Amino acid sequence: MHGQMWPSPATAQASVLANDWLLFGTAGLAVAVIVWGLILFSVFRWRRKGQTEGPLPPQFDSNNPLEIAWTAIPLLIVLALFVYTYRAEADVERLAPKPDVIVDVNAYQWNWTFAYQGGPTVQGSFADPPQLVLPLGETVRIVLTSSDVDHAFWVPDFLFKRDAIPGHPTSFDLNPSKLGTYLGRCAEFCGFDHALMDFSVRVVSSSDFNRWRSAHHT
Ligand SMILES: [Cu+2]
Repeated sequence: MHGQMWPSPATAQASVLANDWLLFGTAGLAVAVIVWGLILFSVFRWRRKGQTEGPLPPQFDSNNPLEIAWTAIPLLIVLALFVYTYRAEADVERLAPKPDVIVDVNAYQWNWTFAYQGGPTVQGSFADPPQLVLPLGETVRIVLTSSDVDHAFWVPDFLFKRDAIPGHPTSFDLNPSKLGTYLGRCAEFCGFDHALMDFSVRVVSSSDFNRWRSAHHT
């Protein structure tokens, strides 16, 4: 994220959410432009022009076609956004039948363990925050849990945050789509050193990943 307003998705799942965000932004902006436009039009079209008593505009107390329109149009917009978001969330939460890499992520007061199934295990410290190394374009399954209190796994560039709850492991898939190093942190206040519970994610090519994996295999 690095402070910019526009999301820069680094996984396939994040792109789905960024598109959803874009759709909401566009719909909101379109509605705003129409509403502001009509307000400004009315303000200028019917502003007082010198005379103290002008003719009254047409008076009426109901207009069925208009009322139906301003009920139906917002309803349709909200319904469309709901359906689109529902499908986007289903995409993000979908688990692949056969992930390429499985990492058991354990959050604890106050750090992270990244245990790759088949090795290696990455253990962090405050001085040396742990790094989650992921292969570009492959399906990575994260199995997330906590061994003490509630924490939350958050990588802003993945547009994704998931609670780590003791005794209730949850799984999600990541398909990294952009090489780079991304900041991650605990996003659930979990005690004294919560603010120091950072990690990083480094997305590398498949061959670099395999090299890293065999170099760190113990
Ligand atoms: Cu925490």
